[in-house]
Amino acid sequence: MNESKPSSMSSFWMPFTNNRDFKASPRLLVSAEGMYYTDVDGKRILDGTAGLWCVPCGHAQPRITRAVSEMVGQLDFAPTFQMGHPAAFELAEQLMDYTGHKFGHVFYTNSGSEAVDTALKIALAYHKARGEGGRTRLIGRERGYHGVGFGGLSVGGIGNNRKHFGPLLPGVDHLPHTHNLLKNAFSRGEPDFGLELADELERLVTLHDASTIAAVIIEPVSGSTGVLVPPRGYLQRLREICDRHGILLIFDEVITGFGRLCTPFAADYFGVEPDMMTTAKGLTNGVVPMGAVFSKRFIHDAFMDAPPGIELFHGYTYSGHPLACAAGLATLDVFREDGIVENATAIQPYFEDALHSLRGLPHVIDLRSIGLVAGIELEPIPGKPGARAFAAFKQAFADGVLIRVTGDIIALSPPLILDKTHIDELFGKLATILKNLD
Ligand code: PXG
Ligand code: PLP
Repeated sequence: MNESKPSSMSSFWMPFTNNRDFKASPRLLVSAEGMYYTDVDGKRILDGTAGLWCVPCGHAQPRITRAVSEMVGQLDFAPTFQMGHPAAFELAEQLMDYTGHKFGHVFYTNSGSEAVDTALKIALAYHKARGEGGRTRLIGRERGYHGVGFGGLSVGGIGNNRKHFGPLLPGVDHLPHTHNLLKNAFSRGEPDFGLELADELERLVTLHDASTIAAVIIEPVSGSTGVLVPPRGYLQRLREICDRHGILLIFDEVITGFGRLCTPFAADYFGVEPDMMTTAKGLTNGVVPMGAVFSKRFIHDAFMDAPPGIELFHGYTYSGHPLACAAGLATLDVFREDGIVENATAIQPYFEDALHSLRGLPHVIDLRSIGLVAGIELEPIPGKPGARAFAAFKQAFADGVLIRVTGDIIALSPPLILDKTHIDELFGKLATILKNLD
């Protein structure tokens, strides 16, 4: 392992990063194990974010890293276009088991962004296969994040992510977001106010006509725009409206899948069954990139009724990559054998209480929580949006805890293997940081 600093940092154009600021004062991670990273100076950093929400089983999980090492020596790459390898099929079967067979089929991608674009394309092609090719409209939501492909950007609802990139996909509309601090601040779980915002979908159906609408895509809980938990009953109501009008409902579970809400998927938490789910991140514990679209049988079957030939003209070179499949299979084993969701469920009340104990600290205007996700919203510094939370992020890193910030919201999403000592360390350090923040 090379633990020395890189000779230069100029060539790597870093994603979603203030490159100039970072390169002036870098934060370099060189190893990781369990709940902790180690940085280039040898400092241990408690991982309060599971990397980028993607390491539910903790870092360097030995059974996962071993499975990947073994696979790389056995089958480094195998195509999945008109060919296959056993692990891709085995993982698909096990993933269907993991959903309790509510879904019948899985399409592999390499990321959440690709999973989203795949699901949107499947939705369009599904309607066309059934003779409803006029259903081309896609509905997303304000403050939704669906990755950075042109499809996901178009249904996404983050101004900064969209505004530099031209007109995006035509025929897209957006539901309003449900974030309302006046009515819902300091809630635990689903907030009480805002169910009627789901009826905005009925308004869009009236405006555009159901015969033009292919799908609604929604994050059950918005993650990257700051932990926005749906109002009680909201997702059920969206489901009802979609059913009434023959519109497919896609849950983007890239963050909420694989135990984040202390259930296998958010669909289980909310008791709402979408027609497709997009997943990534925790699917392989972040060890090898992989995404997947879970599809109900009826969607897949509509393609299989077509005349013989390729049924879906879509796929990625690395769809079902052997290393990703090995990581996915081992991750599912760890979920089962180590009771990852059970641990998350047991520790959740302690995590939630620790979060809400920050109430009353300077600048804190909201604390919200669901499963093992927490949002801490800070009062912005006038004229400098995001500056206060970013200062907290930098201070936290200096103090040995990794947090995520978006705007003036701190998001916490630790690995699901954490125990009380990690929670005490995380919130203890955060409390000190908040007390001393300008
Ligand atoms: N959908 C959702 C709901 C996501 O959260 C994506 C799609 C895209 O996945 P990929 O694998 O293409 O990045 C995501 C990704 C953050 C953060 O800071 C969140 C994500 C990625 C990076 C940072 O909250 N979510
Ligand atoms: N660009 C070119 C020229 C290609 O040949 C391919 C795949 O064959 C791609 C892009 C897409 O790459 P991927 O399948 O890894 O998404």
